[in-house]
Amino acid sequence: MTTPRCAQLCLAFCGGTLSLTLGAWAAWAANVATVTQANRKFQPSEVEVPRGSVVRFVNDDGSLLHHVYTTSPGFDFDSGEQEPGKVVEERFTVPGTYVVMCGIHPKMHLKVTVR
Ligand SMILES: [Cu+2]
Repeated sequence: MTTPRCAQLCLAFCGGTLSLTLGAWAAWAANVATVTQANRKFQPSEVEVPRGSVVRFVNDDGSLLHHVYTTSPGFDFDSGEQEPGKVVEERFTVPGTYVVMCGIHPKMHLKVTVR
């Protein structure tokens, strides 16, 4: 028995869509900046990235919770509570300069410049 034509079409379409999606994802994923949270600090304390980049926040701070967020008119995000060892990723899509803070440790500041 041969595969019905509609199934062949579906396979071709879905396969094409999948590879397009993966291609776009790979292009986006190319720009990733990693910031570690340790000793109640962001390390490094400043990053500069091209628009569309992902900033990865790695909680490497023993048993401490963190909670990264930023607010500005053009762009904001809020990670919610970030457990020890957890990684939070946020894509910065709008050019500008942002101060990312921790909702639990008010002295934690990270400057993110998006070109
Ligand atoms: Cu914190």
